[in-house]
Amino acid sequence: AAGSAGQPRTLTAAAFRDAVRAKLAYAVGKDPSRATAKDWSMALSLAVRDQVVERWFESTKASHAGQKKHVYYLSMEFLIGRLLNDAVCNLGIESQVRSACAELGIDYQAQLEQESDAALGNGGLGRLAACFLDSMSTLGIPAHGYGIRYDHGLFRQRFHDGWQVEEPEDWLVSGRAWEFERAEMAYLVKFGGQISFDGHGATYWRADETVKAVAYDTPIAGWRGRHVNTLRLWASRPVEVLDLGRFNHGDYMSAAEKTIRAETISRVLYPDDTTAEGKELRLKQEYFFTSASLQDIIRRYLEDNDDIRKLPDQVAIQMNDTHPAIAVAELMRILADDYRLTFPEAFEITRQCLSYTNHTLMPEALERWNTNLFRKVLPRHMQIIEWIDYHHLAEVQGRNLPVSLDAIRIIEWGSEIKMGSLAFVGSRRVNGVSALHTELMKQTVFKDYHVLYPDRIVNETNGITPRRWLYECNPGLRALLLEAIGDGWVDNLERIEEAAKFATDASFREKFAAAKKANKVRLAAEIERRIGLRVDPSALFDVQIKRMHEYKRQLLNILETIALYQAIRRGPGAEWTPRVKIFGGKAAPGYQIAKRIIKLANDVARVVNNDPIIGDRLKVAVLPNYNVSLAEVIIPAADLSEQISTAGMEASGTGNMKLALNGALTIGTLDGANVEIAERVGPDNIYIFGLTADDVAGLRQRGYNPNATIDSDPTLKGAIDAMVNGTFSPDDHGRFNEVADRLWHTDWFLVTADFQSYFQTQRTVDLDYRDKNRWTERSILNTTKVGWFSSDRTIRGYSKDVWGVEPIF
Ligand code: 26R
Repeated sequence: AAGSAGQPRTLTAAAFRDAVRAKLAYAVGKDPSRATAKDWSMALSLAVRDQVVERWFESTKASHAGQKKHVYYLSMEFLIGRLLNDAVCNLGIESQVRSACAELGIDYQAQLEQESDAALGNGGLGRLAACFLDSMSTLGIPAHGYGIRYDHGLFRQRFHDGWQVEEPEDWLVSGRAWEFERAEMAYLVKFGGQISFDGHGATYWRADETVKAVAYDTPIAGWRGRHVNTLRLWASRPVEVLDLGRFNHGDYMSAAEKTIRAETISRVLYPDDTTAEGKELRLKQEYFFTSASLQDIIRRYLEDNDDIRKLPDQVAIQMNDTHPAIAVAELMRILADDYRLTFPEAFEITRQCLSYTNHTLMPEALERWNTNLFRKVLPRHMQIIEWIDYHHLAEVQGRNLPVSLDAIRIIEWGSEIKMGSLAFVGSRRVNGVSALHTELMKQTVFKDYHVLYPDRIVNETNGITPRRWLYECNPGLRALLLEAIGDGWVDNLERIEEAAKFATDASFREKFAAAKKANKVRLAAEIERRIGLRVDPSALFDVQIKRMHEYKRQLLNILETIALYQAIRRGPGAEWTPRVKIFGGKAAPGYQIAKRIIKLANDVARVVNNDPIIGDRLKVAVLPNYNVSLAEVIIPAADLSEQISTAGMEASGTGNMKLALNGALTIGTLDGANVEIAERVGPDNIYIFGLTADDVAGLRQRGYNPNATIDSDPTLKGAIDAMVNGTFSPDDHGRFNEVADRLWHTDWFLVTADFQSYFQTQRTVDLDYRDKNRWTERSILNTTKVGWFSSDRTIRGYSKDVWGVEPIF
């Protein structure tokens, strides 16, 4: 029966079973006797999708009628993963779906694994956007996500002889159940060419390339399907399908040229998470999706409104990092050139609509565009940015404030556009993603801007969706929590604290430990399946899963692994706490040193895992192709969560939250959101070690010399020596010389400075893990004390501090 939004409706298992049969026949075109696993999974997804669509229409109608301010989340990346189980769980139809599957003779779990991951993101930033979509729907905030429908998402990672090899990813190859192509929803996006003025105030942009942005919509259902928002991804298409003239002359290749040029824009996700490579194409991607999204936003606005000046009453646009920062100039261009507002008017409206989230302070990851390239690709926007820079500087000069004018220029030395500055100046709010990160924004990168606009920077500490990251990925723990405290925590995660009182309850503890063990058995099977390594599920599972980056310091973890290996070899008879070190993460294809560190991890793993003296005391599992789906298997099985970045460098982290919520204890530095996690779980339930952000800044300023540190610590020296003496690379002794040289000479990320503290803390972990009851108690306290890190809480924060919207739920 169709209910109205917010009302539960009934779906019987029998009705659902018939719906799946009908989809298999009439949408997939297969007879049950000939259907493959892929066919069944498609039929199943399509039947579930029907359940979402009804509610989607209702939500769309309601938000038009309600005339509420609408949120538009612009992000170059959405790291969604799979959608089937997410939709089923959010709609609350799991039991019907499971019984229908049983009746049809298909295995639900196996169906889930048929779906390919939508890997349209690199890491933290993209996954955060995906969690936010879930939360905005759950809270009933009318919102759209806007991004790019890449043909190929993040590359697939293989190991060849321990080296990372990248292979193209092909998520669309066997069809997508979740998206709707909107061929009629298309906008033109222009590049290059000339600007002319007619002398009566009108501006003309004669572009030399135009492409079409075509919308693909995916409905995103929130908890219990109360509200459904839209993720709209743009694909680039040629304006004309084919150059028929050339084709008829037999010139087939050049007849297809424009099509290829146009479609190249949405072809691949940039796998780079440090520096902007493939520069021109990247710039075109950024402008392509930003322009299409803004055109769409204004069209939607004008469906129900007529005064363009009141746009900020109805529209809040969030820029996820600076990738869509061209929105500042594009919105001004539309308002000034198409709607004939003056630049000052257009600028006012623009900075009331837009806000910007910063996700990193690392200088090499702050986007800058060369002005020559920029002028060539976006000539009109270059003029507008020059106007903003000049106008803004003039405004500041009049105020006589203690800031250096050079520091606040958007265009530096006349040759580079600083996109962070453009985004800042064009925004109503600018936010950091953890308390520490926001503080550092104020003190470093945006110091002068903060003096000018002391109310603009706000903090919105990241969060994660408890639906995907507990309810869906950890059925054992879910069931235990449902039994103990009901289901209030699923959309009000702070209520999970109601279970904290059971931390000392023997029977609850036992069930909690059993759920963890079952997850470890499942992961152990997955490790064996993927890399042929057998691990003991009762060992301590020590997990570091994240992009490979020097500042994240996988190298620190590997050095500790080597040191531990050497210690076990020296005294195999001592009481060792069996440990499995689990690594997962991709390196940007051009990031040579990160790829070498992957090779090091694999070389160390090979030696350790095959050393008969070591046995089960230590195993190292380096898992290829870490992605959202693999995270869903690893995270529920973790005992220890490695969050060991150089303090001050990890903006927030979100894996830290996922792992703690699933009962892992954190070993970490006081960096990013670790600081806030520590405050909530308390010092007894977390392992904090190493330098603080202040220490790091001080040490770097004084000039750190790693020599003395290494020479005075035989454990550290022994580990580094083993790295260069061929212990792990008998076929190539020099393989890790460069890695070691960096440690000896500069060690910018202070691996050696933190080593001793880290190593000692790990030995405390060893001792503590032996007391199983106590460990489980602290594990329960982690799960139950981190409810604040729900992305629902984060989105409430943005709603209030940044967007000025009211959640319905
Ligand atoms: C190529 C270039 C412009 C670029 C640089 C950096 C592209 C993408 C990135 C990725 C960065 C911005 C990122 O993912 N940052 C992460 O954001 C997470 C969500 O806020 C944080 O939790 C995490 O600490 C941060 O590294």
